[in-house]
Amino acid sequence: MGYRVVVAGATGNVGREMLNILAEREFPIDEIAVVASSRSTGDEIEYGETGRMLKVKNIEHFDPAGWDMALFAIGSEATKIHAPRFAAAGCTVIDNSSLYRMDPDVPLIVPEVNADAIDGFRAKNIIANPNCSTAQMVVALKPLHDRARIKRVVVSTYQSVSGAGKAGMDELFEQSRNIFVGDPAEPSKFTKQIAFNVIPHIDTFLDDGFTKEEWKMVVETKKILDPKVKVVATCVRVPVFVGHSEAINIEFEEELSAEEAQSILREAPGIMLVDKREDGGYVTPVECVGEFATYVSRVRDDPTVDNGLVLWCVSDNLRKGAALNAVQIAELLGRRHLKKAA
Ligand code: 11C
Repeated sequence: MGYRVVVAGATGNVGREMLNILAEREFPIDEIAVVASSRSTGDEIEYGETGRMLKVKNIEHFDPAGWDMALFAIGSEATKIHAPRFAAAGCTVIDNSSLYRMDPDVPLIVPEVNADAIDGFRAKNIIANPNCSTAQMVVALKPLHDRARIKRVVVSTYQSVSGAGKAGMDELFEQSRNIFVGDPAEPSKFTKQIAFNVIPHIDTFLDDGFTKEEWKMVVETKKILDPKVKVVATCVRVPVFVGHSEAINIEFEEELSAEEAQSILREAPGIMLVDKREDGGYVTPVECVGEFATYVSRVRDDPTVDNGLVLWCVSDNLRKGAALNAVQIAELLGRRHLKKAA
């Protein structure tokens, strides 16, 4: 016996991946509904690669009573309207937007890191999924923190355009083509040309000069991993379609050699260590597309601080950074609280 599951925002980048991953992982489903805004109502979308077509329903008119859980990928504005409605009807919301992440009554979950925190979901019947750049980083940090206590993290990100949705991917494609044929490459979704360029700006600017994306990495890491860990981030958009990369400098309380860190990461849940210290012996974004793992490469000692390490971390931002983590939360919720499919 399985669950009755709703995917909200099923026609977007993340919603489509949610359907793919539910199907790939054979999530126990009795019934599935796909809902979206009125623009997509009536469209047909495949459930993974099963050949089974699902008709998109209008979220405005969808009655969530009797449904066990809903995976939301509809953005903060629509989430504000529909998440409380679904949750009040008894359908647990697993939300990919930033709306509830810092709400003390809403657990913010990365199953490899803080699975036990999910038990607090009943306060609002909502569970939050973190930002993509945070999710992959905390998966890499957790096993190292458990061994040597992290004091401070300095992270620079190299984030793909799919983080900005389909419009971001289209803009990179069109600008690249325009540049090849000598046409103008005007920015529209991004603030500057993204093709053959990098942009040190993701999300809105805050009063202190950081961007909201950088702020999210700080506060979400504290909530998921440990409030004592200090984080400073520089988030950069790069001309990559899918896959976020991060260069992470870590300072620990205790001594931890690069060699021991490699051994720990080799065994850690959700991590694939690829670290050969030779040409090509590391992972790049194109190789992580469609994968479940968070990849770690280039682990080395930082000789400029006491107890410091540097590493390179890459993951599919639409998967571990969004849809996969949401499905893992759904699996955890089922195992710990819903029991139906046990
Ligand atoms: C990006 N990380 O790459 C963002 C996308 O808070 O869920 C996800 C934003 C969020 O643009």
